Amino acid sequence: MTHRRDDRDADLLRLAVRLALRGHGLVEPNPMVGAIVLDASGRVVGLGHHRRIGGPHAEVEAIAAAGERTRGGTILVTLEPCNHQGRTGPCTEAILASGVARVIYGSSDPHPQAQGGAARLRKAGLDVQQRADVPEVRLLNRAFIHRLRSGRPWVVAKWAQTLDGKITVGAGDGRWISSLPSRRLVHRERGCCDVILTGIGTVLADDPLLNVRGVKARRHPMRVVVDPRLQIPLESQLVRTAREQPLLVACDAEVLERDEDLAEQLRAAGATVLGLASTGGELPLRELLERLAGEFGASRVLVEAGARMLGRLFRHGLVNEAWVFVAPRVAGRETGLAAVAGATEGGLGHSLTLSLESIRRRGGDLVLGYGVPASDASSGDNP
Ligand code: AOF
Ligand code: ZN
Repeated sequence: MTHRRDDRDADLLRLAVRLALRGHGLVEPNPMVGAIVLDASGRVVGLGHHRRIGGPHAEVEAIAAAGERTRGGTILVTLEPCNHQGRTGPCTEAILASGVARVIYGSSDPHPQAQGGAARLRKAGLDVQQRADVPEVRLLNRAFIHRLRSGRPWVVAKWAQTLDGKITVGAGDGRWISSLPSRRLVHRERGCCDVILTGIGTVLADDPLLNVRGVKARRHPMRVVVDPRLQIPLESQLVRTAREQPLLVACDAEVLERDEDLAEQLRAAGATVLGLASTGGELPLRELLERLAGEFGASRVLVEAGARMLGRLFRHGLVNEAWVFVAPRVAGRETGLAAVAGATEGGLGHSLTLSLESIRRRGGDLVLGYGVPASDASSGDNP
């Protein structure tokens, strides 16, 4: 990441990104947006961010905070100002009314109704510049842009592993690989997602609850189980809590027809059952994700699943980001499973290269954040 010391606009955009991130988990499926107003002499006079779905846009907040001092000033905003009447009025009009002379924005807005703000402001005689070269801005907006382009939610794959890459440790070592602070981080992230996705293998092996515990949830994610043969036990924790927190079981459409009684029992317990056409015993994950976005409004999915399901998601280019928790342990058994199985189509010599984006420490663990390059996590432009 290059960082020119004298590039004040870029520094201010980075500050606007930090403001925008306060909306994480509260604004989606809207974008997170931050804005800063400078007065005519370049002093910061107003900060704003988009706080919740349906609430004022970042520009409107920052302009309101600046009051009279906007005249002849500058507004910096992480996303192109909207040009539409949506849940709120167009930001372009608010910017024109404020009397600022200069507009700096980060990413273009691909939203079919909202886009076109930069052209509108230029036409009105303002000095409008795009800064597409600030990496933090690109990271901030990528989930929103991915969703609009692909019709699929942003998918974060999370797993915890030992130093030797295993996701199971020897018996008697307890159930958890990662530290308590790591698990709190996971719960905070769960509380910012719309869906927690897992596979039937994980449900049968661990009987997980997949809810948000010990932290304040910004949203309560729907638990989604990929269960082709409809094997989920009625007495599993997921089914038993289906009334408190949504549960969707995705299975093969023919199995659903055959096992209508079981499906009825699941529905009676509060779950939703979704039948999909499977091939070779495997459910179409791409279609599942599209339907989660289209029918259930999901914009962010956290995958907490086993090696095979992670492998399939990677192989089909459906993972956008990976969070890997590396615990300072070495697995006790030769039979421990590796975290991901079959991430590429090829055999030996084929691998997938992710890009390291962040390094954090939680307890004794390393928390590594990776992006999956767009050519690997296809944006949906190809079929
Ligand atoms: C901005 N500034 O702070 C945001 C923008 O549902 P609405 O009416 O709030 O509109 C949402 C759309 O507006 C969203 O899809 C995106 O294109 C834009 N969001 N634009 O100028 C903001 N949140
Ligand atoms: Zn707006």
